[in-house]
Amino acid sequence: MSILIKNGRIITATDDYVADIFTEGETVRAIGKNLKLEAGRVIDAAGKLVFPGGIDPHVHLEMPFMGTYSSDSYETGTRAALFGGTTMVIDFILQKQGSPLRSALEEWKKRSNNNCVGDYSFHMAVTDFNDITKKEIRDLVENEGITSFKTFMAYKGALMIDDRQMIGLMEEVKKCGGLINVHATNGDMIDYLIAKHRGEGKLSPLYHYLSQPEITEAEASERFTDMTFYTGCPGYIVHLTCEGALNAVRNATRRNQKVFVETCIQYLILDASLYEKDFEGAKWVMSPPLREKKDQATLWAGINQGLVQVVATDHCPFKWEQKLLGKNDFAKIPNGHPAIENRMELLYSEGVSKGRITLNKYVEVACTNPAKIFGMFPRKGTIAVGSDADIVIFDPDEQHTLSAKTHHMNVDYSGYEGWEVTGKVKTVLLRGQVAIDDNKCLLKKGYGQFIKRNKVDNKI
Ligand code: DUC
Ligand code: ZN
Ligand code: ZN
Repeated sequence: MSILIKNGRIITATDDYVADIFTEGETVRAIGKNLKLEAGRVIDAAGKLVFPGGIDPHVHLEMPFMGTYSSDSYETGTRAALFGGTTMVIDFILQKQGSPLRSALEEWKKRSNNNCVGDYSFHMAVTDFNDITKKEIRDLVENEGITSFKTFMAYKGALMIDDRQMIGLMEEVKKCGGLINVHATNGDMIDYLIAKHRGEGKLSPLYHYLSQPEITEAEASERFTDMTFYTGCPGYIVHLTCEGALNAVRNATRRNQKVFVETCIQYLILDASLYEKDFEGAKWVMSPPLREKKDQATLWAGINQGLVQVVATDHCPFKWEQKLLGKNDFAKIPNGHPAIENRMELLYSEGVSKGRITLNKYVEVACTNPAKIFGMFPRKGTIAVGSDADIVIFDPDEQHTLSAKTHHMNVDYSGYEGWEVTGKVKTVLLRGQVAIDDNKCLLKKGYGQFIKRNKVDNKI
């Protein structure tokens, strides 16, 4: 199978030019003006943007969590991602406390193998670091291509590890050439505040927000940053939401330290006023919670300052009947919201179209940096000869409206119902196959491949 994409405006993290792209098999073979090459299919991309497939490095598919499972399967989630221009996701394996990492890996493989439409990888969440777990790290990095290890400083009693375990894990991960991801919020403070609010009979979704104030994230982000400084382990803060937390990372740059920072699309464009809608606020109950308008401004600026390198989603959808598990108690509302399909279009519309970020920055934070940080560049994350032919053809002017009625995620509401968006994904290629065209998915489950990742490059 060969494809010739003609006359598109090609955007990478560094370039912006009009040319043709020739793909053969799974790979980009040639890029140039007026390519005279025979192809099985020719796509006219004149007037369109052509950029690398999006990479969302933070999603939770079919994940056992808070007494239920996130509602997108590997099939529905990766298919919805493709509709939205994301050709690869990185999902999280959760170690069960008291069990080895290997058994969690086998469980996750069972759910995902041969079930994905788009490409995927895993981070390994270490929820119980001990002498047995320690011996498993190198095997994951060298034999499984899993080079990033997630830690939770919150979710006390279920997922959280303490600082002693954190330091031990950092030393081992550094030795093996990996990276530590962290959910950086102060689990003890949050645990206390949840109990306090429940004890006072304050049970609505608003109290989810009030149980995780900015200081809980700022404090943990600083502590994590200090621990990575001490151990020298590469660190990556997932879903950073607020000014206080970003300032902890900014301060660390004064001692020439780099900690990678990911924010998520919702923290850039939604705010905590949504929790005032009584139980409807449960749609946006996620951890950390949405913040204030001033935090949105900080995060957009952080992207342009190079302090925030990645925009992901933390896609963790729950249907309305699942959210109702917490009807009478905010602490029982499954945490998470759906966005895997919306990230690329929302970031373009709110970021590029509204003049907050450049097109190159858009590609950098949504495609290229996730590939570089997580050991997949230049196979993924750019358009170059020899790279996988993961390509999005995008109409920058088409207006449309986001809705649960038209989305492809397996969830019966949208966190963005009625949002007017400028810019639409038209055609998507995944490893040289047309995945999305004319609002249809042309790939079957099982096409999506597990991508083994390389050791981590701390200098992007
Ligand atoms: N936060 C969420 O909102 N959902 C899944 C896990 C997390 O940390
Ligand atoms: Zn988290
Ligand atoms: Zn998450």
